[in-house]
Parts: sequence; structure tokens; C-alpha cells
Amino acid sequence: VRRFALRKVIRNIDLAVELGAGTYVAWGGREGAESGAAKDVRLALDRMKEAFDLLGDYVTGQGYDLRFAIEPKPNEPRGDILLPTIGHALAFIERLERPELVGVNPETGHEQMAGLNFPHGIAQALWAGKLFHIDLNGQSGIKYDQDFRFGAGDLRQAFWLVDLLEGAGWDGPRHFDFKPVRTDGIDGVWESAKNCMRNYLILKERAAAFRADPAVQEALTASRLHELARPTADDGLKALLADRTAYEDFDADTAAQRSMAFEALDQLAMDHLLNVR
Ligand SMILES: [Mn+2]
Repeated sequence: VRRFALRKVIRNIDLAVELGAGTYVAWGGREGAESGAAKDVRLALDRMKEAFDLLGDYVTGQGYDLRFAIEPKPNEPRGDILLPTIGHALAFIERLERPELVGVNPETGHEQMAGLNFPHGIAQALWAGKLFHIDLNGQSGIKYDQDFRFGAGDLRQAFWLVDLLEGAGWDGPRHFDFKPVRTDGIDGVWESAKNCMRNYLILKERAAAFRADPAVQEALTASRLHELARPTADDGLKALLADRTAYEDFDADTAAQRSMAFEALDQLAMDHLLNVR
């Protein structure tokens, strides 16, 4: 069965390349278990690695310009799916023979089903150079996979996500993977598709206004955000150990008196998101 599955994927890859695809999304929704005895997870990961290594051999041998993007999901339809989050997938990719061919295709709702912060996951994928594709939609907390239109879920995370993607100069597709609600007719299909794009563009405009606001610039300075870009010890370990001001003479109580002023900064973001500034 596994050999059949690999041959089927290879056939599918040929078709994808023929159609001009540059990214092959792999969602392992059926790769998981409902009970502890039902799967040796370490062996299952061996087989997943074997499959991606063989597929990497195939696309390289064929000279295809095709990359793979693993789409993590914590559960549904399996009780527990393997590679359940962005972090699991990133760690798995580093064990492959051709890690450069494989990245992630994170989906908003999938990370939020696990109670995770989607913008943080996307930031780590960008940091690792592994954001190959993205599936945007809406999800209200830890529930079934809701697949609402983009923005119709955790609106604050949607705001920070757009702020992150636009600020990082993300040059990939703004791809929506949502389901029109079953209660609507065909009109609702087009309405929801249109409004995924509308909500993204509204949030893009709101995030740009937030970043351009002089009061936000002041608040960012008051929160000392710029200091995080400074290396902690670029003078090296030896100098750090010899630096008495860093430990022996450091007054932690005085340092604790400083306000980070994050509340004022966050409310400015809320004001911009709510369009009252
Ligand atoms: Mn998806």
C-alpha cells in the first residue's frame, strides 16, 4: 500500500509540474493514530522521511523546479496527526536528505486548533527560511477545523499576521484555504471568497497605518523594541564572564522598576485595528 501511495504521489507530481505548479503541498491528514498501540511513531517518522527522500530524488532526477510544503495539522480526521504543528514539521524537515526542497504550508486554523499563536509560528517559519506557502482562513479557538473566511476568527491574530507578512516583504501567494458556509447558496460562495481578499486588504491598510503613526513610533521606542536587535554578547563569552556590570554589580531590582510600556503600545494597535485613530 505504501509503495502504491508513493507511485500515486509521483504520478501526481508529474501532473502538477505539467500544470506549472512550483509548490507541492503535502497535508498528511491520514498519517496519525487514535490509540497508543496503533502506531510506532518513530517508525512512522522513518517511513515519512523515506517517502520525502524518495520524492526529493525523483524531482531532482527529473530536473523539476518543484518544492514541497508540509501542511501541519494537530487532529481531524485522525485523532492525532503526525507533524501536528509548524514546529514539529520544521524539526522533521531538518532530518531529510534534501531539506532545501522542503518547507511548510501553515494554515491559520490548524495552528489555532492547537491553541497556538499563528503569527509566532509564521515568524519562526520565516526565520528558518521555510515559509514556502500559506493557507489563510478563520478559526475561533480550540474547536473543529472551522475554515471560516480570512479574518472571521481571531481578528487580532489576523491583524498581526498581515502586519508580519507585509512587514517581512513576503513575496509568496496570499492563498486562502477556507470553506463557504453550508447555509449559503452560490451567492455566499462568491461573497466569502471576495471577503477573504477584502479582509486581508483592510488589515494590510490598518497595519500600515499602525506602523506609520508617529505615536506608535514613540511607543515602540518607549518599549525599547529596537534593543532586541542588539546582540547580547557580541564581545564574546570571555568578555561576558569578565563583565562585573553584567552580574556581580547588576542591580536586578532597579532594572525591574522600568516599565516596558507594552499596554500603551498594544492599545494603539487595537485603536488602529478598530479604525478609531
Ligand atoms: Mn489547508
